[in-house]
Amino acid sequence: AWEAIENGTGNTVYSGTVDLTTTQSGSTYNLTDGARGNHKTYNLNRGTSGTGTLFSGPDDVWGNGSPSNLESAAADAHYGAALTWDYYKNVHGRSGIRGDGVGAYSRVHYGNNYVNAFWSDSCFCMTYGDGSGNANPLTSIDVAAHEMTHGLTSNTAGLNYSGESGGLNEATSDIFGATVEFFAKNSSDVGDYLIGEEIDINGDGTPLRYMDKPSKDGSSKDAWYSGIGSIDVHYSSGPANHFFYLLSEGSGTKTINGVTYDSPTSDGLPVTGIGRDKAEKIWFRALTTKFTSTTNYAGARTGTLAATGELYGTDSAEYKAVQDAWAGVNVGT
Ligand code: ASN
Ligand code: ZN
Ligand code: CA
Repeated sequence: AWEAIENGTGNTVYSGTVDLTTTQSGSTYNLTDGARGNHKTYNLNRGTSGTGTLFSGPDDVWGNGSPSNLESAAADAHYGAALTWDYYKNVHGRSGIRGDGVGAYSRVHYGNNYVNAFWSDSCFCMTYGDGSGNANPLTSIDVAAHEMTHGLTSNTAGLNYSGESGGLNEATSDIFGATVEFFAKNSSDVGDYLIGEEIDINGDGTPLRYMDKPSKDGSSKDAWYSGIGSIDVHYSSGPANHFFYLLSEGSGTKTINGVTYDSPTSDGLPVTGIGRDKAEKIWFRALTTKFTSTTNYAGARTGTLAATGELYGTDSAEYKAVQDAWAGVNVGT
């Protein structure tokens, strides 16, 4: 049958009504993003293996906003993947996770009451559970971008997923999870430095992680210490998430898009932020041209400073801010 790229409509769980790029094949529409490397979204229908079934149907409207309609979370996942693709293309000039223009794929409705999402290098795909009661799918933009960014990290720095490099790997996913959400700028997603604030993972409406002060989650660390490499990578990510917040927004109290942040420094000295647009360029350049599989916190400082020197010069305010932000999380002085 003939195929055409189409503009569909997604009624998502978390982002309201959004445009989706789809494919029409004969009289059937399916969730294949013909404008973004044919990224596809599949239905595992609560199973836990295989690729599942490509979402398809007689019309180009997907979901109704309720998680009980299996197309709704699919619309979120398809949208999140498209935004993440557009973010890396438009902001960083990278076409797809491998930089080769080839899309990955998403699988939604993994298992029953499964409260996680994950990237897999072996399938080059992302997988999403439906959350507790199958009522809180893990398909918000920041989570989708977090998982897809694990693919980017694997295909660039290759940061080992343990020790300090594991924390930097996790932080890279949180950092770009946040920046993609800011990039989205639709009425439902105005952007924040919180991860997973929409998926109610704690059952009380609190986010999974906080970048301004990571210890607010009860487990993540605000600052580096000798031995941080032996804790869970989702907690040793804290100092790098905190660094990124400080570098972007500066220390102290600030309200952005209605969320109030309070970011202290471990040395008690103030940090003047340089803005998210510069901070994300520094982290991306460091990730893709400086970091290696064994980069630790000291190496992340060196790598981000090298990237900043190349982008803005070593005498720049940006260079000083990177030094100050690392000092603010107890890495270097
Ligand atoms: N959602 C988790 C992550 O992306 C999954 C995991 O820990 N494997 O880090
Ligand atoms: Zn992760
Ligand atoms: Ca968020």
